[in-house]
Parts: sequence; structure tokens; C-alpha cells
Amino acid sequence: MVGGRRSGLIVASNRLPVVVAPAANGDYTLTRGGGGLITALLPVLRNRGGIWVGWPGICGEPPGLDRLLESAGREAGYGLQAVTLNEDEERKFYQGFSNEIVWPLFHDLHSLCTFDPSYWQTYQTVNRRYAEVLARNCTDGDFVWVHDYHLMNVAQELHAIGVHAKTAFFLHIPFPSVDIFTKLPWRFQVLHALLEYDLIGFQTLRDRRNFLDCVRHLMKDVTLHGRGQQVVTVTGPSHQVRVGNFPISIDFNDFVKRAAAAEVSARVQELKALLPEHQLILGVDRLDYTKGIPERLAAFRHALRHYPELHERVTLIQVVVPSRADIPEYNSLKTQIEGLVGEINGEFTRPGGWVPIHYAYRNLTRLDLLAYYRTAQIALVTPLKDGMNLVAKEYCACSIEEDSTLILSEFAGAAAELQRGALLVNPYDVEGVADAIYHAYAMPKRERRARMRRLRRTIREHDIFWWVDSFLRAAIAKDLSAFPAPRDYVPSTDEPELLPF
Ligand code: ADQ
Repeated sequence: MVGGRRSGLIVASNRLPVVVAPAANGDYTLTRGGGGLITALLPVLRNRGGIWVGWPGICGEPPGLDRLLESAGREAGYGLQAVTLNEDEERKFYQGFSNEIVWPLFHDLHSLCTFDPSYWQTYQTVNRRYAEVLARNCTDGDFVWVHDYHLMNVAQELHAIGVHAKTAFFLHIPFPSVDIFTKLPWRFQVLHALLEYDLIGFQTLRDRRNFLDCVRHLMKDVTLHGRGQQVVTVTGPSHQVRVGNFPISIDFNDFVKRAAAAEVSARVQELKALLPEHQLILGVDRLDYTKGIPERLAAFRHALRHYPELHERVTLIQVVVPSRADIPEYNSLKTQIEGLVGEINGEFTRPGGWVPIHYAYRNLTRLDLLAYYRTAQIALVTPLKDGMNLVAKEYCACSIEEDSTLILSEFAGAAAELQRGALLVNPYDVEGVADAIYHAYAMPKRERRARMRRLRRTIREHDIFWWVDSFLRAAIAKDLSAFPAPRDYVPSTDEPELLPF
């Protein structure tokens, strides 16, 4: 029995929700990990108990690792089990296959892929290692829930070593169209591996549709049942897999409670006093080329050039959270962003006065993040492509005064649910985003409130607990027709309705 275990739920993800790092005294410390997957899953494990299997963020096996994780798990209320990797494995599996192949390819950026065959070899080895750790921690009655693109082969590896627990997979990032997916040299192997799960979940109907198109085009001897329902069944020669779309969410009530806390309110007042009479526009993103930060800055510059009334009236706070610093593309992206911020500030700053962009490249404290969410009248969430984007949902949850506007990319998974309250934009359309900024700035208070209320209602009704329940119900339900028909965002051809300005 592992510390904190009280249900048969076993979660596996690339990283554990804690990061182990060497301390100055030769000991090791644990800190909370970041990112969307961890933010989403922490409340699930806290609520249900179980075991979380993943890499602890450090290569090799530091002495006392098990003890450290056991005591952290006891405190958290669920078990933590480490998968250890050496440096070469970490480089080829994580930086290589996961982040130089699957990440760019699945975000439609195949020109950024490095299809190195040794990456695929290591990906298979490391997925086997995860399966071995899972096998030591589960029995056939358990439910193994595997997360994200790093671990697509785990069910196949579990079956190969004789584990027959129920397995499910959730993909946090988009699934590409068949034209893009077929560029992957290991496309057949990856599809075969995915079809060994009992349930596969995607963020949106578009991702699910892309996956099923790939199955239809690339696999022989498979049939699909239940089209038009939320959960479709794919029957292969030896196995049946359920496939559905389950938009991930946040612990809405927890964000509301934290945003309303006294220390956050005090910080909000400080920020407002620093920039009185200004509308703050907020961008918060991990450093990543999928998040569309240079395109957003170009749109902001366009807005300042074309709408002089914005001068000294709006300030963009762009927070970039450091990420994947070892990959060269990320460093050049940072240089590009910082160059643009410098150019725009150089063009518009009033000496001794207004600075249009306040830029921060660091990890914000939770307090600061919540205070920014609450203070900003406008959020600019404009990824070029994103599985869901939790920043959009967190921002709305924290808008407790309901007096703010979300500008959202139509290529974020969140657009499917939030299209009716947000201002939807095409992030590549510099003029369109600039117009949306102006529209949000000038929006009458009544419209702002009506839109934000609608957004918050949607997120409150479909929070993280709704997500986990609907996923788990899809895994065990006998009758899949009981699930509601799926919802999707389809870009409108009726331009005035989509961008009413
Ligand atoms: P990410 O690409 O990491 O997630 P996102 O969904 O926006 O993207 O989540 C970012 C998370 O980081 C948010 O929960 C936010 O609160 C957190 N964060 C922001 N600033 C922070 C800071 N300074 N310190 C710590 N945390 C911070 C992937 C996919 C997304 C998908 C999620 C969940 O790429 O599309 O929405 O998984 O499925």
C-alpha cells in the first residue's frame, strides 16, 4: 500500500506534480511543478486520492528519493511514484521525441520538427519504463489514467508485460489533421499504440474528428460506431476503444475563493494605484512559439498606431513564464519577444510617463498571478493553436467583479465553449486583433458584464470535477448513447457576427 492511496485511480504523466532539486546543503528540496496539466489534475487527486506516477524533474536517482516522495505524498493525500531517467533518455525522450517532434507536429508546425530516429527508440524505451513502474503499483482492478503526448505507448507496453488493468489516455494538446499527422515517420506505430487504450479523450470535437480521420485513412480492419455521439467506439481486430471529447477545465470555485482573498485584494489596489485611469491588458503564457506572443505584440503595436485614443489609456502587462530553456527555438523566441517589446516601448513611451508594455520573464507567485487576473480589464489569450488554454478560464473565474473582457484565439480549444462570451480573433490577423483590442477598450460596461457572466456560468457549470466525472463515466458506462451530443466551435462564415465591429 502506497502512502495516501485510497482509490484505484493511478495517474501517469511525464512529470510528477513536484520537482526535486538539489539544495545547497547537499540535501534535496521539493517544489510544486507548474503548467496546465498539473493545475488541472491536482484537485482531482486531492479529491479522490490515488497514485501519481511520473518523472521527478531530476536525472538519475538522488539518494533518499523514495523517502522524500513518500512524505510529500502523505501530506498531499495521494501517493507519488518516480520514474527515473538518465540524461541521455531525458534529452531524447523529453526534449527530442516529445518536444521536437510531437509538440510542433501536433500544433501544425511541422517545419520545426526534427525527425531523428534515435528519439523514437528512446521514446519506446522510456514508455516501457513508465509501464514497469505502473505495473509495480497497480492491480488488474485499478484504473490507469495516462496523460499527454509523452506517454502514447504506455497501454501497449502494459499489455506487453501482462498488465490488464483498464487504461485511458487523455491528450492535452491538439490532434492534427490527417495531412499533418501522416508526416510522422512512426504514424502507424503511434496509432496502433493509441488504439490499445480502452478510452481516448481529446479536448475538442475537432481533435477527435482529426484522430478518427487518421484511423479511417491509415488503419485497416477497423470499424466506427456511434458517430454523432459524444463517445464513439472504434473496433479493431482484437480490441475496442472508446473515443470522446472532454474539454478540460479548472477548479472554478477555488479560483473564485482565492481571488477574493484579502491579500489578493490588497495587491489589486496596489496595481490600480500604480496605473490609475488605465485599462490593463494582460497576457500570461509559457514561453512557447504556439502561444502567439510575437503576433500579439505586433497586433498591440498596430492598435497603438491606428487608435491614438489608446495612448496613455491602456498598458499591456505581458508575463512570459520560462519554459524548455534547453531547446534552441525557445531561446530565439525569447530574443524575438524582447526585441519587439523594446521596439514598441521605444516608439510610444512618453519620457517620465507612460510605458505601453510592462514585460516580465519569470515565474509569478500565485498571489501576483491572481492579482493580475483580477486587475486586468482585458485578457489577450491569442495562441496560434492550443489544446484548451486554462489561462482563459482562470482569468474569467478570477473576474469576480464581472467587469472585464476576454479576447480569445479561435484556435484555442477553449473557443469551442467560450465563443459566445469572448471576442474571438484569428491570431494571425494583426488588424483583426488590433480592432478587438479597441473594441474591448471601448465596450460599454453593460455588454462587458453580460459577456463575462455568460463566460463564468459556462466555466462554473463545466469545471474540473465535471471534466473528470464525464471522463470516468465514459470509461465505465454500459450505454454510450446516454452521453450528450458533442459541442464544437466552427469558425463562422458570417464575419459581422464573429467580429461585430
Ligand atoms: P499549457 O501549455 O501549460 O498546458 P495552459 O493551459 O495555458 O497551457 O496552462 C498554463 C498554466 O500555467 C495555467 O494553469 C496557469 O495558471 C499556470 N501558470 C501561469 N503562470 C504561472 C506562473 N507564473 N507560475 C506557475 N504557474 C503559472 C497544456 C496544453 C493546454 C491545456 C493544458 C491542460 O498546452 O492547451 O489547456 O495542458 O490540458
